[in-house]
Amino acid sequence: MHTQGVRSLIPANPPPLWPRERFTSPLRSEAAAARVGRALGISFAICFVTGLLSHYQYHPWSWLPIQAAPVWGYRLTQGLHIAAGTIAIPLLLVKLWIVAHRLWEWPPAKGLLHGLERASIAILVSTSLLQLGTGFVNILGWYPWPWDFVRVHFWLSFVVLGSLALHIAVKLPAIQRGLSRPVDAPTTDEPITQAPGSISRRGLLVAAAAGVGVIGVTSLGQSVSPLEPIALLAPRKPSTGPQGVPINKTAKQASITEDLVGAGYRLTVAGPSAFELTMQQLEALERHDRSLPIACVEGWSRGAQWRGPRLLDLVRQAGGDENSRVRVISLQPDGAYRDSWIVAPQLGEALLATHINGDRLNLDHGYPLRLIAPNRAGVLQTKWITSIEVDR
Ligand SMILES: Nc1nc2c(c(=O)[nH]1)N[C@H]1C(S)=C(S)[C@@H](COP(=O)(O)O)O[C@H]1N2
Ligand SMILES: [Mo]
Repeated sequence: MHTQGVRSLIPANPPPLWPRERFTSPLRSEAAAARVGRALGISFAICFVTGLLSHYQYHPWSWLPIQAAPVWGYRLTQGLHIAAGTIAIPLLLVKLWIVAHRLWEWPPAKGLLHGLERASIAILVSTSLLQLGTGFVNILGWYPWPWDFVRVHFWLSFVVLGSLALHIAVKLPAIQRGLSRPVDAPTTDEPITQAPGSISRRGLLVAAAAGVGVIGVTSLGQSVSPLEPIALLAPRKPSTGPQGVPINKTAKQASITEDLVGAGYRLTVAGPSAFELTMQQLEALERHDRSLPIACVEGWSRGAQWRGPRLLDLVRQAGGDENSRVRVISLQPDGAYRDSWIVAPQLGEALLATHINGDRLNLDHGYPLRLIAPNRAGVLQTKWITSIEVDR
């Protein structure tokens, strides 16, 4: 009685906009869906793992601090994160096109289990589109939504992963069938034959792979220097910027004026034996050289030569040691990245850079003093440092 009442609410025929007969292409096969799905699954897995690693840069556990080696660790993992996320966009669009006829199946649920399965697909599709779409516009520096990107991106990734795991589990037989079957083999359960002169299934996969390859190659240049000349899609060119390195936030955007770094500038070091340095005293400190990359969470990265006093030398002078918890604070009045924490082993390897690639730091790169440490997210390489707190 009751079920009948519900059934009568759902029209027996498909909605007129998407009749099943519109999806006649033989390209919409299990074999193609499984292959594109596999590539998509791999790129999602890379995004998830590298995303967790990136998140860990912001919130490390005290008993498992971020390592200082390899120095290019974050450069690699975050470069991979952005590259995998970028190529997942065309892959997802191709996948959705291949299975579109199933998405509009009518009635939407044939029973409880089927209904749950379809609900999980609805969640997977909508959260994947949201995750990839907002991630992509975020690296373009355009983010028109009021919610906090990092938190939403983080929590959404678990929803995507969970619904993906469910989807793979439910579809395992179809995936195995699809992968074991040659792409172009005719199938009985997909009885549509290829129209003369149209693209083959293999052709579709080759075209999709070529498209993904072109997108990959033209965006990877933002972290892989040899590819930079063809990095047409990269939001930033690694060597375009003052002193050969891009600028993430300019001094002006951070409200840093020449006045703030003029004669009145002081570096204060708070700790058991606190002290203060004028610009002149800073100049007299022993300087060290290191070759380290800046690797932005947005995917671009660039190696550079840095010179400046060792952070640990100042920490020791203030009564701390290599096991201190140290906070560096910027002249920047507000903003999420105006300060950062640094602990061992990165602390022992960090410089307070005064020079980049042989020149005095440009104001936009953090003059007079900026943090630079190995295997560290760009957002934590604090610029315009004015005070250091040593927490013993
Ligand atoms: N004080 C301060 N330091 C900062 C930032 C900031 O917004 N404020 N941005 C960070 C980010 S996101 C990156 S990627 C690096 C980039 O350094 P660069 O602009 O010198 O290339 O600086 C970091 N240091
Ligand atoms: Mo960044």
